[in-house]
Amino acid sequence: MQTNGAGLLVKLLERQGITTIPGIPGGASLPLYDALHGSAIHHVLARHEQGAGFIAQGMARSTGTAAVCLGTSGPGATNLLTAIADAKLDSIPLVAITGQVPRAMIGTDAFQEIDTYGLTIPITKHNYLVSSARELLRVVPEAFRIAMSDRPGPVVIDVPKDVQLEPITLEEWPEPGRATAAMPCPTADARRAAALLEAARRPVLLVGAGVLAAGASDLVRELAEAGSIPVAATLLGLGVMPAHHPLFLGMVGMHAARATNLILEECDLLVGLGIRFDDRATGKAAEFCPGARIIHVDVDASELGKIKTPTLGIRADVGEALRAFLGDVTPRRRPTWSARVAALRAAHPLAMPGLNDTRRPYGIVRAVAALAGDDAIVTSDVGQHQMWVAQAFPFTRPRQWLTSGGLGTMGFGLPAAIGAALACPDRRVVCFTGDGSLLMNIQELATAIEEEVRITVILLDNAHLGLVRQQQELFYGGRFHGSRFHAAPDFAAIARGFGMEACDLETAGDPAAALARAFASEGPCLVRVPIAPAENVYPMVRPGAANREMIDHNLPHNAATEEECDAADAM
Ligand SMILES: Cc1ncc(C[n+]2csc(CCOP(=O)(O)OP(=O)(O)O)c2C)c(N)n1
Ligand SMILES: [Mg+2]
Repeated sequence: MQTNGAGLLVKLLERQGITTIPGIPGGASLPLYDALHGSAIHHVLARHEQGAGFIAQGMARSTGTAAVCLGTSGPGATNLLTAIADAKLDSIPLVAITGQVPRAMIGTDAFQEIDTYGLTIPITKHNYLVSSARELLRVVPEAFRIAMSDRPGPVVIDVPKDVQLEPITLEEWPEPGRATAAMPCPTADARRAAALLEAARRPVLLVGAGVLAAGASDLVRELAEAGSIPVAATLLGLGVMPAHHPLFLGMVGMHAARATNLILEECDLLVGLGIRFDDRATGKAAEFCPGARIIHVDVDASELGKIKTPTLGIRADVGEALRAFLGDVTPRRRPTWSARVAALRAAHPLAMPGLNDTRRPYGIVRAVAALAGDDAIVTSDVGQHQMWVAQAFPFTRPRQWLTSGGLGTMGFGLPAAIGAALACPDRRVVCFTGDGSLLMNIQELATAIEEEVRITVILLDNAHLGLVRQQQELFYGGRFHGSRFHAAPDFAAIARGFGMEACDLETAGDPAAALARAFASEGPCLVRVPIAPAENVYPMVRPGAANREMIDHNLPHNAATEEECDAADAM
């Protein structure tokens, strides 16, 4: 076969099973677009490369397989950086392909030249600057293998324009890149884990994104049920256990129910599965699960002992480890611990004021959950609204909840929803966003219209950067600065301006009926929900404090110390 580098790249992507690629073209990627012209791959024209990156992430997060995004050199590549970094922190298999100036011009400050390779070293799992068309035969399958194997992550392939144009004759195709086999669990480790579980009187499982990556949700449930072990989740682990399961405790950490954090405080064995002991989950790490032995299972050896020294660190695929544990543990009841857990949950449940009011945070989340149904995929942006959804949405399935956890990127929600809808056209997709976050990638409303995706955007509009306002109220003596929006955009009118259906629950005579109408809409639809600026997310652990020191609705808050203000600054 006779082709050029660009034609070869597109063929290799087709052979990887790629059917949809979001991106924006430019001079340095035009040969690639020329090759796409003759391909069955559907190109989604994003309106900002960050949008393209998050559309691809929505595809990858909802399906578990690698997705691709495209950007040109220079600003195209720099606009992709946030989405790539976000994929790195949340271990998402993303393959970002960028155009680069011709090799002969690299290093000359050519038009739209930027060192994409150098810029992406710290935010990728691996990256390439391709130096010949033939090299693509190795690089592309390898990039997909790396992106999807073990702990998934982003890979960048930077392709100079002359490499895209270089003629090449092909005799045979390489095998597409696939994830390597799941890393097994050493038998001795499994036996020791089973013995620790056997000896534990108050065990808890803590599940994170690694369980989703391993496709091991059912095994978590099996182990929990076999050993009568309660299960808590990190923000990204929501959906591993169905919200209504009697053993499920909900999210742990900064905005957990008080009971959940107290149960972890009292446990004598913590089994961390695919988690990385993030500070938003652990609070002050030294005081997290103070009396517990720890079994930590992760496929990435660098996570073991990074934050907490485990009693037993196991480098293995979480699914393999759980299967091995299940072979070694004897099913048993733990009546004393179960009773204690039940008592703590009864004494310290999550307070959800306004549950029946669609214009209050928990009320709108639950009303949307009822309309969206169990099958829906839910994305969010970053802020108070994200935490209200994490606390109150009854997630029932893995990969149902797509949120930017590690990087906490405002602007994630809308493009991620578009990506999820493109990858899962039969599923309803809901995006919870905030008035600050939506504005960060609002241009993607045009992409949603163009692609006719059925997404419902629920905008919680509190006229503030709410989570910042909340920290200023609680920890900075109410000295609000830079957290209030004085201009009040008419978001429903803006959405309509993009060609979208929209409604505003502030002016709707019957908000519940208006919401139901929005969900009956066939195309993308935006619902603006007015939220009182004073609504805060509770409970809350001060940044840097131990999880047991939660601030509740009714408790007076002490003025913050300087040290606490510094810690909060890290937000
Ligand atoms: C890109 C980016 N910039 C800044 C922040 C810091 N930050 C975290 S939450 C937040 C406020 C978000 O406001 P909004 O989207 O309106 O959500 P709300 O908290 O009001 O629900 C900010 C500014 C961030 N997470 N991401
Ligand atoms: Mg807001």
